[in-house]
Amino acid sequence: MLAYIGLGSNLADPQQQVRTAIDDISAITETSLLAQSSLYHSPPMGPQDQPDYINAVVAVETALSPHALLDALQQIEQKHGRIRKRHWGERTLDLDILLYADKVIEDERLTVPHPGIAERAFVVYPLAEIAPALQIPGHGSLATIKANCPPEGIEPLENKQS
Ligand code: A4P
Ligand code: MG
Repeated sequence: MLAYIGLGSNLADPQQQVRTAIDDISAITETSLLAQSSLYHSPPMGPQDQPDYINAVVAVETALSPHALLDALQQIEQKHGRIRKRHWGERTLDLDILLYADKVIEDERLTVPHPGIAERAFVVYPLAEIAPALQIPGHGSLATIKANCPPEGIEPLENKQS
């Protein structure tokens, strides 16, 4: 199955968190990395008194079920010493299943497609970089979503002057 995973970090060297998380994802059993977006620098959504984020999206091919994939991602979050302080607040690593094939899932552990997928520039832009022709169940084409989604200050890292 083809799945897309969103990565976000704004604590403890976010670039390094995201890069090592991509390595960790490629090491998940029965799962291989197909594509990865650029790393994006993005201003925080939610509380503004928190550092900027680094965000990225990867595509994987996996034989794991959606819930088994979620287990594996949560293990990686734990390994990165994830501390979740508050809703929409700072975190060392957040891994979200954005899409899992064309499945629609809604249970107490999983909502797929991820509820923020169509509104968050830090998801839409990196996702469009690796899957421009994507159709999102319940939301239509990613190209249309992107056309209606202001970039909200996100920038690919390469273009960023440090
Ligand atoms: N869960 C349900 N569906 C999914 C899914 N598709 N993928 C459940 C992953 N997990 C899913 O997760 C809580 C529970 O969601 C999990 O146990 C899982 O069973 P969580 O990561 O602890 O909480 P959350 O709901 O993701 O956290 P929260 O605080 O609502 O934050 P968000 O919505 O993830 O946003 N600004 C920028 N620029 N970039 C960011 O990446 N991220 C956040 C966090 C805020 N602001 C940001 C960013
Ligand atoms: Mg999450």
